Order: sequence, then C-alpha cells, then structure tokens
Amino acid sequence: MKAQLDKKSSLTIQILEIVIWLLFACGMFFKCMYLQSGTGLNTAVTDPSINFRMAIVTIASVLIITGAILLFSNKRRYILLMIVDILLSVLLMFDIIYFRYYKNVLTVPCIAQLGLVGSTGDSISSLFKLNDLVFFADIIPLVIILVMICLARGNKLFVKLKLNVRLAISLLLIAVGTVTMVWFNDGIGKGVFRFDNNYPVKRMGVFYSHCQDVGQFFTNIVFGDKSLNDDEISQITDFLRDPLRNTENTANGYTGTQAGKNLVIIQLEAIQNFLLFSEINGHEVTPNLNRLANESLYFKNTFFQIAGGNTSDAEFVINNSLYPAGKGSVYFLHPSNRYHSLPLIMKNEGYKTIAAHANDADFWNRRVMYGNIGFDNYYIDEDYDLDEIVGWGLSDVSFFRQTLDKLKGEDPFYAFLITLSSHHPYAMFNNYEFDTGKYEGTMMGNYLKASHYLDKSIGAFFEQLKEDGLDKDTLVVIVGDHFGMTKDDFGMVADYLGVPDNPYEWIMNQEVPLIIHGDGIEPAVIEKICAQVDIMPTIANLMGLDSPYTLGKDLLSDLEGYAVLRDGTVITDEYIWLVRNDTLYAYESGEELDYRLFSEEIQKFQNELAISDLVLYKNAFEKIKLAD
Ligand code: GP9
Ligand code: MN
Repeated sequence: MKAQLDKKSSLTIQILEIVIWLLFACGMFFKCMYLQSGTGLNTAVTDPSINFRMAIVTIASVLIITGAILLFSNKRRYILLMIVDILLSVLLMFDIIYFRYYKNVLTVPCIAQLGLVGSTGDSISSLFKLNDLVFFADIIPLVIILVMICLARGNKLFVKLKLNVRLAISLLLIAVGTVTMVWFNDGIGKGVFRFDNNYPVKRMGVFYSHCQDVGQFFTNIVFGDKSLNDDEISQITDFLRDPLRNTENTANGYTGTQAGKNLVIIQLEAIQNFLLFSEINGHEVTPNLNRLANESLYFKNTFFQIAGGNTSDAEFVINNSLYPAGKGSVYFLHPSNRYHSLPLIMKNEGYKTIAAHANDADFWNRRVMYGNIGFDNYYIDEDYDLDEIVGWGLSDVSFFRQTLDKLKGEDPFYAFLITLSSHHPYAMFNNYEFDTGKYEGTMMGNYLKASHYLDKSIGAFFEQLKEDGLDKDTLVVIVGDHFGMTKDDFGMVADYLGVPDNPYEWIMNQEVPLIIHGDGIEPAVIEKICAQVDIMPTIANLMGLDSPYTLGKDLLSDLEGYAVLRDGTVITDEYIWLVRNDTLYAYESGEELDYRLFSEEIQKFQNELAISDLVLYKNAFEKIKLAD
C-alpha cells in the first residue's frame, strides 16, 4: 500500500516538475510576445516573416535560459528558477514602460543612469498599464506548484534528478536554442539598420538584444580601445575639412552680422513645432512664439536628434554640433572628453558663459558636463527664489524673470536657458485656464495647456529683455528639445491636426520650433530640412566665429538641408528613410518607395553618426587638431 502511494506521489511530483518548467518557459515566451507586440516591434515590414522569426528566436532564447537553470541541482534549481523568472519579468516590464516613452527597450547605459535621473516618478506611472501585471501572472501558480511538490515530498522542496538526466536535458535545450539562434543570426547591425537599437530586438528577440547590449557596453565603453588608427583619423578629418563645409566657402549675407552681441539660447521643454500657428476653439496655442516666428528667421522643418539622454542630449547637440550617444545619455557616458563647444568658443571671445535650469544640479550629470564644456556659471534650483511652483519646480515665468535679473551687467554673455514647467505628463496643467475643448482632461489637452503656459513665459521674457534694454544687443535662439506627445499618443495629435494617424505623419511631426531672433535680421521662413546639430554652426556664422569641429552645417548657407536622427532615420526634401518602420517615404506625398533606390545615399548620411561615435567613444578631439 505504502509502496503504491509512494509510486503515485512520485508520479505526481514528476508531473508537477514538468508543469513548473512548462509554466516557466511558456510564461517567458508569452511575456516576450506581449512585449514585442505591445511595442509594435513585431510588425511585418521588409521581411514579412518577421513575426514568425521573432517567435522562433524567442523560443530559442527561452530554451537556452531554461536549459541553463536545469544545470543546477535540486533545491538550487527551484530557487534560481524563481529568481530568474522575477528578474526577467521585472526587466521586461521596465522594457515596455521605457519603450512607451523612448521607443527603445532598456540598455545598460540607460539602466545605469536611471537612479541618477530622479523626479521621473509621475512620468513612469503615467506610462504603466494595468495589463503589464501579466509579466507576473505566472508567479502565483509557480509558488502554488512548488508548495504542492513540497507537501508531496514530505516538506522537502526539491526533486532529485540524476546528474546524467539533468545534463542530457539541459544540454539538449541549450544546443537546440543555440543552433537556432546562430541559424537566424544573419549579420544584424549592418547597412541602413546599423544605428537602430530596435533592430536586434526585431531580428533576434529581446533577450538576445539585451545580451548584445551588455557585450557592447563592456567592449565599447568599459574596456574599449580608445586609440585612433590612421583610418579613423582620416574619416574624422576628411569630413570636417570638406571644402563644401569650410567657413570661407560658405560665407553668406548673414556672416558676422550679429558679431559682438549677447547670445541667449532658450531650450524649450517638450515643445513640438506643430503647436505653432495651431488653434483650438479659435485661440492660438502659442501666440508669442507665432509672433516671434513672423518677426525672425523661422526654420519650420527642424528635427530633433535626441537618444536616451532626452533634454541633455538636445543640450549636447545644440552646444557641440555632435550627435548624442546611440544609447543612454552622452552626459553620463562621456562627460570628460575634449569638446570644442559653443560655450568654449564664446569664452575665448571674452564672453561670460552661463547655463541656467531651475532643477537639481546633478540631474543628467549637468554639473560635471557644464564645467567641462565651458560654462562659467550654472544656475540651479538653489540659486532661485522658489516663489512660484509649477510641475517639477520653479515656474518658467519666474525662472525667466530671475535669470534676466542675474544676467544684468554680465554682458557680453552667452546664456543657455532650459525651461522646465512643460514636462511630461502635463497633469499639473489640468486646471490651467485655457480652453482645450474636446481635449479637456486628456493628455493632449494638458499638453496644449502646458505649451500655452510656456508660450506666455516666452512673451514675458521678451518684454523684460526690452525693459532691460538688452533686446537690440542680444541674439535670441529658441529651440525645442524633443517630442512632447509620445508615439503612442500620436493618435490625439493626428486628430488635433486633422491628419491620418500613420508612421509618415508621425515622423513628419517630429519637429521642434527653431527661431533665430536678432535686431537687424530680416524675417524669413526657411523651408529646408534642418536639425539641432546645425544650430551651432549657424550661430557661429551669424556671430562671425569659426567652428571647424562641428558636424552640422550653417543653415543660412546654400548647403542642402537634411536631418539624420540618432536611430539612423534620414530625412531629405526628397525622401524619409524611417528606420523603425523599415520604410522609405517620398517626403512630400508620403508615398512608399523602394529603399534600395537610396540605400547608398542613406548610408552616406548615416556615416555622420559613425564619425560622431568615433569622436565620443575615442575622445578623438583630444588627439586630433585640424591644421590652422
Ligand atoms: C531635468 C529636466 C528633464 O532637469 O531637464 O527633462 P527630460 O530629460 O526628462 O525631458
Ligand atoms: Mn526635455
């Protein structure tokens, strides 16, 4: 009788053991599928079998993980299973939350900087969806089965598997998984996709992508060879010395016309260009920016170029005319490189250089970076009287008022001012008085309100600039840092603009306002494709300064306009290569074109990213000096 019971319970235990592994492996697979479909990364594009392919590589990677855990004996096997399950589930959940804002899964540089970028709690919770709890749906059944095994075994929480059985199963799983992964690994990261962080996820699944990212972090950043070979040196110098880009050849009617003036760059938080000249219920959302655009040089097709460093990436691109790092924030990754920044150039001209942002000094590692790129002073929250709080901190109105007071008597100065109030998710503007009609109470409505508020602060800034007698002697550049409405919320933007909600309209609207306002500058609307990387050489030209180490181009020269985004997307007045959708669109009509038509030209444009990466990863400006 006892023997029979033992036999029965041992069978139950074996079945339960199998159920555990199936639950773990199937659970992981479905979690990956939830992530991959929830992010839209599995949409069939060039390769129509992409969904099938993603499923197979995901199964393969889950087999490898499962096989590796099975290598461990007895109790350790279960403990490890639970730890791995929980850790991977947390990782996948943060992947999807992060993706909803940044449109990339997490990378090591991003994880490393997470603890350092506080105050993002509201944004994170606004991106979390209840469905995301699915990542933990298997935990309770797993615990129940473990308890059942434990009870059936007379309180012993493990099943002894013979070493040879364990080894055989686990090596089989690892071998099948590895062979499949190798089979499917067809040279990812080459050609027109090589800068797209999502490409490895699409081709090889999310776990492979994380492993590749960890490998790249150690090989490029931690143990990377910082020496430059001759080929790398000439790649950089040939590009910078291109006679077409040489200041002497690109001198134009604007060259030096603003020389000697103060310079103020205002970087607007999360303001997209579609807001300008738009109306809701008959009211302009940005009346002050509209007026300024009409009175100034208004570059109406300017694309932002940020990556994982958001505001700080925009600051970096604008002040250095280099691209940000492909992953993470360049402010955290390369804060002590040698740069030929705008503040350093201005400083050499005898300007006082000031950065101001009424926020924590160490957010985005600004304190370290600003010191290195030549800002004499950096005004932070502690330097202001926090007399009016909006959202994250000091209101933009008060920020501008107090900053202008600080600038009195400092001229000639270069002041780089970063606004803060209009920060995602805009919920604090819910009760702000600006009628947003049918969008009232929605993210879109609050975004319109936040933008209206910021616009009001810009109006007040210009009034005070005039009152202080600085308006004639100051060149003011206004530029947005990045998107305000995430890609997932583009439906509301499309509705607001009355355009279809599709990837072409989305990319066409990833533009920020760029306005250059200065006494004596004739107003003009510039239609050419512009990018944030072009701002520094344009300002340098207007102020009559040399900026030979810039990757951007003077927007007032005859050079053709184009924008290269950090993921390898290329925009010209002819086409848009939208890398994340693997689609080439005609710029004007949005008609789909065969990307092979332009793939060589696209790669030529993308090469600027490779050059910028060399400058960052190898600290190349420490080693390269262009001949005078
Ligand atoms: C913090 C603020 C952050 O100082 O600039 O902006 P973000 O990068 O989150 O847009
Ligand atoms: Mn920002």
